Amino acid sequence: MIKFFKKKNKKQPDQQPDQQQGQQQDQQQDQPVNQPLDDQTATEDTVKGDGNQAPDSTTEPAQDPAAQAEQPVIEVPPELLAQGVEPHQYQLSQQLEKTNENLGKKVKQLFSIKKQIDEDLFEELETTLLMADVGATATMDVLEKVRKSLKRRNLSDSDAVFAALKTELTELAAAVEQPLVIDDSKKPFVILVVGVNGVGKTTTIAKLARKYKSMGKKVMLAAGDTFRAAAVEQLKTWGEREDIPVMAQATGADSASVIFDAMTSAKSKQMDVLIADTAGRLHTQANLMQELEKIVRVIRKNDETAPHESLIVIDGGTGQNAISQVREFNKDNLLSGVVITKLDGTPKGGVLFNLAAEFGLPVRYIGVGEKSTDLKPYQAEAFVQAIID
Ligand SMILES: Nc1nc2c(ncn2[C@@H]2O[C@H](COP(=O)(O)OP(=O)(O)OP(=O)(O)O)[C@@H](O)[C@H]2O)c(=O)[nH]1
Ligand SMILES: [Mg+2]
Repeated sequence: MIKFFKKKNKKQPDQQPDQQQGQQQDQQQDQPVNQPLDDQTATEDTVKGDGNQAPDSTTEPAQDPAAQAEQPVIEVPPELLAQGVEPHQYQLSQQLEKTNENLGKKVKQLFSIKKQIDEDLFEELETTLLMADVGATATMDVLEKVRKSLKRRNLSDSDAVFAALKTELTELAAAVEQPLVIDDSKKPFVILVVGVNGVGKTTTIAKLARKYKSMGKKVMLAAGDTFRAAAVEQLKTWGEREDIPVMAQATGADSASVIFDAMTSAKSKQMDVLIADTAGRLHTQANLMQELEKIVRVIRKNDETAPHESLIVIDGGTGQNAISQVREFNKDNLLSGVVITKLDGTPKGGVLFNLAAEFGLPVRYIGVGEKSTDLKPYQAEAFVQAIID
């Protein structure tokens, strides 16, 4: 095995915040910390530091410093290295292994058993795609295009079918590859994060904050989930861990005013990015859905161009439910992007195609683990390769 060692961030947690409390206290005894900012508004700026220290500023290049600074140890088998397998791609393939087993490997098995290209084969392909949650619309579209492509080129061998399938899946996946670009003229650039309960909103916020900070941006967080007890503490713990300021009030406070106050504070402190957490909610919870509408209205009172990005977080293992979640949250055309999380733990990563075919909303990032480094900018080609090759 050949090991690729990349610099690990000193503060990188390997566990969840609630598991980190003890360790964190130990660290706080060891490390000098800045005092909390002395903000006399009702909002409490709870976190040490101003989130403005340059991260690992010594050697990292500017391009995608976040990605480069935070790679864990990757072991690439020498035979794969010799074949030119790229370490990042290898790592992604490992992280998406479960979907690969459920999709890529099954498709390959199919071709190894059935050399003859007939209707049966297409039916089996259809079942395989549906089982990986690619969804009916995307499955039909993709297979129809595969048929046409084969017919046009007068091909019928299994290699050609596999190649055509990969091409069509990549095309669909590429249609939603639009990276999130932070508009520096917006100060702060406000990112509102929404979704149903437990999908990974708060964890994704920590991951995003870390990423933008490591790109040299001044980042602040707003603890807009005032509904669930412990939600504020969870975000604060992440903030402390990543040395990023968190604006918070107590549980039960008005979420919209927490975010409004955070925007005002972020503006006065010249923050580049403000990321707002919100409570998990179902469309059936009318009060919480109304609260979300109010949050957006109040944000716009502070800056009529905000939120500059409204991200819905979708648990990759959600299945068909992902469609109704996006539909409900996008009723007022709120959403501008999607983050699909927990792709490391599900064989159903095909949901990305399902969402792409139904909505065409940009997929900004994918979550591939619980650590704050486990967030990847979504790249269609790498994604498809990881789940099908
Ligand atoms: N394996 C894995 N776990 C994840 C990922 N993202 C989040 N999680 C885990 O999912 C669980 C819920 O994450 P949270 O960030 O608290 O989810 P949330 O959407 O903020 O939850 P609520 O605030 O209760 O609605 C935690 O145990 C996270 O560690 C991921 O990409 N992969
Ligand atoms: Mg949360």
